[in-house]
Amino acid sequence: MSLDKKRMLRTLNGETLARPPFWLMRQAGRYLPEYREVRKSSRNFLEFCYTPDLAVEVTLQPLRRYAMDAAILFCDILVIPDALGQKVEFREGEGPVLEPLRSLADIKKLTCEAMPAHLAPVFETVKRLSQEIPGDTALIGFAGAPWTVAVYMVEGRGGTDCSNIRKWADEAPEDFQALIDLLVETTADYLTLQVKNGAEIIQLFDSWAGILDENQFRRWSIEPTKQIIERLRKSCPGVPVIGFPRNVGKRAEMFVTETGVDGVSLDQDQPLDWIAETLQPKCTVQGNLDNQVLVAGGQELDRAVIKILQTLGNGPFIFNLGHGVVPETPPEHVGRVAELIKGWPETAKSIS
Ligand code: 1CP
Repeated sequence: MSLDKKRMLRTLNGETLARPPFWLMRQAGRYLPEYREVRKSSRNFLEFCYTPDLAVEVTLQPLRRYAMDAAILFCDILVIPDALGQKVEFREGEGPVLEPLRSLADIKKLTCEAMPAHLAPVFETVKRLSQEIPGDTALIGFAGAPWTVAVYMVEGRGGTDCSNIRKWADEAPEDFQALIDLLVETTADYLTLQVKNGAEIIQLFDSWAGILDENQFRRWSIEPTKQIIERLRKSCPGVPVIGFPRNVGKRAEMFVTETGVDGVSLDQDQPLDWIAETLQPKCTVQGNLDNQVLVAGGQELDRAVIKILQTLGNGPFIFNLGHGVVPETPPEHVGRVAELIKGWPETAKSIS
C-alpha cells in the first residue's frame, strides 16, 4: 500500500481527514488479558522488551482487537540508561529502579558506544513489525526526551518530588548539561536506527516537562528536543516527529514553535478550544481524552469522545489519550472508543 494511504502519515503531513486516525498511548499493556498472559513468560521486564518474539506479539495485540491506525513499538524509555551502562531494574508492583547518578564522575562512566549492539533486539522487533502490521497501519518508534529520561537516571525512580535533579540542574548546570548532551546524541542515534529498520513516525515522550519553569523548560526540554529533531531530519529526512510535553499548559505553544515538531501530543488539562485556536494552525495535534474517563465508560465517555472529535476534527488531528491507558481500564471501553471514531462523523448523530 502506498504510504499516502496511511491516515497517520496524511494527518502528520497537515491533511484534515473526515475520519481522523487514532491510537492510544500504552495501547499494549496490562489492561489486556492476552498481554498479561504473554508477560508471564518473562520475569524480567527489560528481557521482555529485548525478546523480539514477545515484543512483536504484544505490539500486535491491541491492533487485532481494535485496528488502531498506528502500532507503537513495544519497548520502554529506560532502555537508553540500560544501554549506556546504568543499572536499571523493573520491580514488580514498584516500577523502575535505577542506581542514581549523583555527580559528573557518574555521568562520565556512561558510554554510548555499546548502544547499537545492546539494543539490536529492539531494532529487530521494529523490522519484524514493519513487515507484519497491516498495510494501512503506521509504525511509531519512540524514545523518552532527554529531560524525562534524566529524571529517572538522577532520581533513581518515578513518583519522586524530583528534588535531586532540580538541585543539580540549578546548581551545576554545566555538569548536568553533560548528561543532557549524552542523551541527545544517544537518543538521536537510537531513533535513527529505529527509522532505518522501519519506524515511520517518531514520538518523543517528555512526561516530566511540567515541573520546569519557563527558562528551564527552554533549556532542558525544548533545546534538546530541537537538537534531536535536527539530527533526525539529517539522517532520516521526512520522518514526522510528535512531541509530548506533558503538563506544560500554555507553554505547549512555545514548544511547538521552537522545536519544529510535526505534531504535538496534549494532556487532558489542555482546553480543547485553545488547542483548536492556537496550536492546530501551527501543527497536527494529538490527544487528549482523560484516561480516567476511559476507565469510567458509559455516556460520559461517549460525550467526551464526541466533544474532542467535534472540536479538533476540523483540522489535522490524531485521536489519543492525555496520558497512557491504565491497567484498570475495561477493554470494552477501548472498543467503544474505536467504534465511535471509526463511525465518525455518523456516530455524532446517535449521541445526545
Ligand atoms: O508489564 C508491566 O508491568 C510493565 C508496565 C510497563 C509497560 C507496559 C512499563 C514499565 N513500560 C511499558 C511499556 C511502555 N512504556 C511503552 C510501550 C508502548 C505502548 O505505548 O503501548 C511506552 C511508550 C512506554 C513509555 C514510558 N515508560 C514513559 C513515557 C510515557 C508515560 O507513560 O509518561 C515512561 C515515563 C516510562 C517509564 C515507566 N516504565 C514502566 C513504568 C511503570 C513506568 C512509569 C514509572 C513512573 O511511575 O514514573
